[in-house]
Amino acid sequence: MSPSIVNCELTHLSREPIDIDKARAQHADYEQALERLGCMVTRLPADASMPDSVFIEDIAIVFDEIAVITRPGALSRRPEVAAVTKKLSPLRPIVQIVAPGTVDGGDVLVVGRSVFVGRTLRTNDAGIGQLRAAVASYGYTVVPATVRGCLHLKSAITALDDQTLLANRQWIAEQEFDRFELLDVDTSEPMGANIVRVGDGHVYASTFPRTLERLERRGYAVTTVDVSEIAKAEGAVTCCSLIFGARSG
Ligand code: CIR
Repeated sequence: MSPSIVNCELTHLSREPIDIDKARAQHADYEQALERLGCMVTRLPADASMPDSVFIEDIAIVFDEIAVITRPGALSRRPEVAAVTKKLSPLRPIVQIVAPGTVDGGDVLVVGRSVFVGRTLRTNDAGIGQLRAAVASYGYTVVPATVRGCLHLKSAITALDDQTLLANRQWIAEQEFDRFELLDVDTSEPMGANIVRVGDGHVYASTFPRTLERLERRGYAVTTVDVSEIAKAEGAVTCCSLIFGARSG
């Protein structure tokens, strides 16, 4: 994690002091949670010139067939692309989003062969079109999605399994997801719709106990992590990783 995370981009949050040691400890716990679910964690080096680089999800979308390297919507995040491209190049054929397209990976929710892409300040129609062209021949359908009131599509909705999505309906247009069952976050936990899916397991922030109770009542196996410092940088659990080779959103 970059020591300059304190200078991160913020869109919907006001700046609060971030305790970098605490944030790093929380990130280590997050990595351990992924390892307990069977992931082998590989980390890119931190770089002081890239405050938001811990949020690697925004820089690539990894499909089984290819990796799409994004052109992030925030100018300050564009330098993150080089190191991620280098890391992923041996692992997947690479397709790059180019100007005037912009895409943040946080706007891309993959469920089966459906790829929902939020239209936001970070992701534009040109970027969505390029993503569609990159994956269409592999049988993926790219569907633009409405997002209101939050940073990314995956701040508002993520996948629990191939049929069920965890959602804050205030921030999406629910009819766009009408072939899924939506499990609602508790209204007191609007930021609680972001969950990492690794196979049948899930990693979720411990700050949303009421929504957690709903998830557990429904039988989902959820590992919780405290990511409260990382959340001050407007990041949630999915943002901090790219998951390979397992069903994930
Ligand atoms: C940003 O504004 O780009 C970062 N401070 C937070 C990015 C969070 N990423 C995500 O939700 N996928």
